[in-house]
Amino acid sequence: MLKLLALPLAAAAALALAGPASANTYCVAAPGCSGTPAPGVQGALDAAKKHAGADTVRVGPGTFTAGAQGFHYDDPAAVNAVAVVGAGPAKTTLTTSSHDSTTVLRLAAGSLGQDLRTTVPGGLFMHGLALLGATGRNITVDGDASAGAVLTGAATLRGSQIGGNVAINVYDGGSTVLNTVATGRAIGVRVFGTSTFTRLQRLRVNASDGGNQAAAIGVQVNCGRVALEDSVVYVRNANPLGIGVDATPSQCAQGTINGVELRQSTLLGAGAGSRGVVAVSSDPTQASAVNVTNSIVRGFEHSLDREALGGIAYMQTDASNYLSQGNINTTQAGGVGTLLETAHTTVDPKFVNEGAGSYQLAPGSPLIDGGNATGLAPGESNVDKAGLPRIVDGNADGIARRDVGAFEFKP
Ligand SMILES: [Ca+2]
Ligand SMILES: [Ca+2]
Repeated sequence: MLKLLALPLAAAAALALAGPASANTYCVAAPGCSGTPAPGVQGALDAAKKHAGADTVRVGPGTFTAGAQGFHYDDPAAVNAVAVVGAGPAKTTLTTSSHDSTTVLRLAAGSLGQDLRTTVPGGLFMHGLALLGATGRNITVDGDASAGAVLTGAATLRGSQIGGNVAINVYDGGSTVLNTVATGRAIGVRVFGTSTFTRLQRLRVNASDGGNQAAAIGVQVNCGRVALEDSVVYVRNANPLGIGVDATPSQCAQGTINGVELRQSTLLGAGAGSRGVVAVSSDPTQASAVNVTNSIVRGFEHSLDREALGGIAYMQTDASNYLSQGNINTTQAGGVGTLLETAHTTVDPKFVNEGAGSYQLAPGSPLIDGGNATGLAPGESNVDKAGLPRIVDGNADGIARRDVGAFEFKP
């Protein structure tokens, strides 16, 4: 204390200046925004980058069009992050005049985008949103993206509606996608990960026409480890055929395991050639391992497809509901692996209204409290697809136990 008091005035003043940097707000056509008016979105982002300290850019209602660079913020320093906040996805739209290799909004690590829409003009390699370790919240991506959202470096995307030829591409592993609707023409969510878990929780995933590919795929794990939980994957109207979850190694480094933990989810398909859960490996240096737990795989010609064609492919199911007769389970050409099924059921799940798209369990469903007896796994969501508690006593026997599928029955 005495030493501090004894500091010369100049040194004391320097200490005061070294305190936390201030936060600025930049206002872009945002009525009621109290801050520094900025002439445009990119101008505001550039000003926020120049100004030391975490800033906010408020973007008002309207459509804001970037050039070939897209709107971008590329300072990954946590102390100089930016939050880009619109007036809501129905009011604030970001887009670009480019039709080639442009991302409409790109944010560096630590930054945040929320409450806005990006709409993507058609073209080559066009993306709506890139989160490089950044966070996106309540964002709509529509238009004609080759990939609606691209997540790298432990990004987080939540509460959003993402569309594209591929709706969401995830690189690196470590990213999290929550409470989001991913609608891809070819692929809903595609993961090129590492050994770090990618967490996908409470998603609605749709894939439709395959984008001229051989199949439309709900969740495709090319490499890496993925936990897909409390989600609905819908490929029922896919053309020419739909695959729910595909863990076929591709474009992985040698020795990479691609593993999927599919928990408390509901996969819906239909039609000739359709496949629910797929693990195929034809390369002895690559392994595919899928665990299907407390899940419903319904309507596919082949509920499960495990093929070790010279490679390594394991599949296990536990307390899951699917028809067996179309299952593919084969080991050839020196391949390794097995299919292990535990507590498997084939009963009709009795959805509330399957034709109308209500996949909650109706009262009396045999899958109520039909899940396994284990508690939550580390990091697992404690709520179901609807955001309501997961492990609930649904049959009044005094024992709280999981249901099978994305929705937990509430008595
Ligand atoms: Ca700043
Ligand atoms: Ca239950």
